[in-house]
Amino acid sequence: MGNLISYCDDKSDLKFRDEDNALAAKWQMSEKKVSLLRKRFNSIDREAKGFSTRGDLLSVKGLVLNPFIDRIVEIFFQKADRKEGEEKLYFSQFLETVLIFRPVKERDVNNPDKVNSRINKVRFAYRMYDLDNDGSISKDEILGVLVMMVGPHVDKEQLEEIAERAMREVDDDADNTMSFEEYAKIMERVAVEEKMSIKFLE
Ligand SMILES: [Ca+2]
Ligand SMILES: [Ca+2]
Repeated sequence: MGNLISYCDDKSDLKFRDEDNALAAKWQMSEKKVSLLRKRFNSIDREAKGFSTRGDLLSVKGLVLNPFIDRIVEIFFQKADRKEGEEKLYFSQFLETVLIFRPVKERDVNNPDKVNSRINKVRFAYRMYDLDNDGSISKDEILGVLVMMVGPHVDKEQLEEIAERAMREVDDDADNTMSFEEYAKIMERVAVEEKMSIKFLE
C-alpha cells in the first residue's frame, strides 16, 4: 500500500485546486495533503488521461512485487467507473480507498460511517481474501491466498491442510465459509488500527 501513496513532489498543478479543496473539506484533511496525493495519483496516470486504468496501477513501482497486487488493484477498481468495457478510476475514487488507511481517531474507532474506522479496515482485509468478490470466503479462497503469499513451490497438500484448519477454527456456524462476522471476530485479537494505518495520511 505504501508504494501507492509515496511522496512525490512534482510542480504543483492549479487545474485541480477547486476539486482538491472540495475533497479536503469532505474528508476533513488539509488541502496540502490532498494535493500531494493528487500529484501521486497523476504520476500513476502516466499518460495524463485524467484517470487511471488497471494497467497504470499494476505497474506502480514497488507494488509489482507485492503478491497481493491483483487484489489491491481489484479493490480500488470496485469503485471505478465502468463504461463500454473501459474502467476509469478517478482521483476522488482512488482517495476514498486510500483513506481506509488513514490513522483513526480514538473517538471514531468504532464508527462504521468513518471510512478509516476499525470495521472498515477489517472489511478491506476481508475483501483481499474474497477472490471472487461474492461477499464470502471459501476454503479454496483461503488456499488461494496462501499460495499467493508463499508462491507456488510449497507443497500444496501442506497448504491445503493449513487452509482446512484455518477454516475449521473460524467457521462457527459450520457452513464451510468464513463470513465477515466470523473473520471480524478473529481480527479482534489483531491491532488493526495500528497495522492498517499509514502515518502519512494523518
Ligand atoms: Ca468468495
Ligand atoms: Ca461460517
